[in-house]
Amino acid sequence: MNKEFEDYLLMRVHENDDSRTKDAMAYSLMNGGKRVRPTLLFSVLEGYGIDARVGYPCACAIEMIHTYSLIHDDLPAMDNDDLRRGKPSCHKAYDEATAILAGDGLLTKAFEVALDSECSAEQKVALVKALSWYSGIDGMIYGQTLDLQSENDLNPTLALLQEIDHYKTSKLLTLPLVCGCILANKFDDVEHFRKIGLVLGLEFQMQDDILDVTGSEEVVGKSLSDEDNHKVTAVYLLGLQGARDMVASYDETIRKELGYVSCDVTSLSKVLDTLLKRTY
Ligand code: GRG
Repeated sequence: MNKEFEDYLLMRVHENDDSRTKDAMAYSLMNGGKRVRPTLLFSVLEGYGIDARVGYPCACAIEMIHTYSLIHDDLPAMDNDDLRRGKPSCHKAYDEATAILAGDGLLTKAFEVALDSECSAEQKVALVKALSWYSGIDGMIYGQTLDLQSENDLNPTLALLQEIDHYKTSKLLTLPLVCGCILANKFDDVEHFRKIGLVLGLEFQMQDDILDVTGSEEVVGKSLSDEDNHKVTAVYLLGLQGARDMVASYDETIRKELGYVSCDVTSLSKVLDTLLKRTY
């Protein structure tokens, strides 16, 4: 990710008075994330011939929301993870109460930062609505809710696993694509990017499940379930070839939908190629 954007993130998270909570916010925000969502937003803007800087406030807001979700996901009440990106998770580096506040701080700060986007009032309203919709109770939070509810389900259906991915992963990957359209004032393209983002999340997650299995030396005879969490995955239900076929069909849907948008998709296609490592 470009250094200028990293500096922008650091500047926005540290503005105004210092506090322990703010240190914890900065710790997690600057802790080595891949910046997938900002990269998606910048590549959509590039397709419309718009400088990435126009997208900094919005990309920063999305990365803040993504970071809050990871901090809260790691808490003992949720996944109880001691590590995030190979380093102590926020509540381990600080403490639980500070990690809760850091997540809250990032989520609320995100809306303030997004409103600094240089665009019309109508565009700002659309941006705030999208940020809330895709990350909120009808978006990512609903996905986390479904995931928690299904924890004791030993035989989840493929439909349930896909529904969880649809909300938990796809919604926040769709958000930067939609925000790119809003910033470019190309509201007619939103529906196409919405479809692309939703399928992208499913494909991203399926690829992850496939790589969890094939990344291992011992593919033959290895259980296809996620052994750490004893979770049944889509790859377990579909089989490796079935999962690869599904990835190929997701890929085809994305390529087709890219053909309908009004911008140049060269840069976005490259980002998608990198993101969706081919496994078929
Ligand atoms: C606590 C409201 C709430 C939501 C938590 C984000 C999340 C929902 C759970 C984390 C576990 C998980 C596998 C989520 C799916 C989304 C996903 C692929 C997150 C990881 O995104 P990357 O790879 O992360 O972009 P980095 O570390 O690169 O920023």
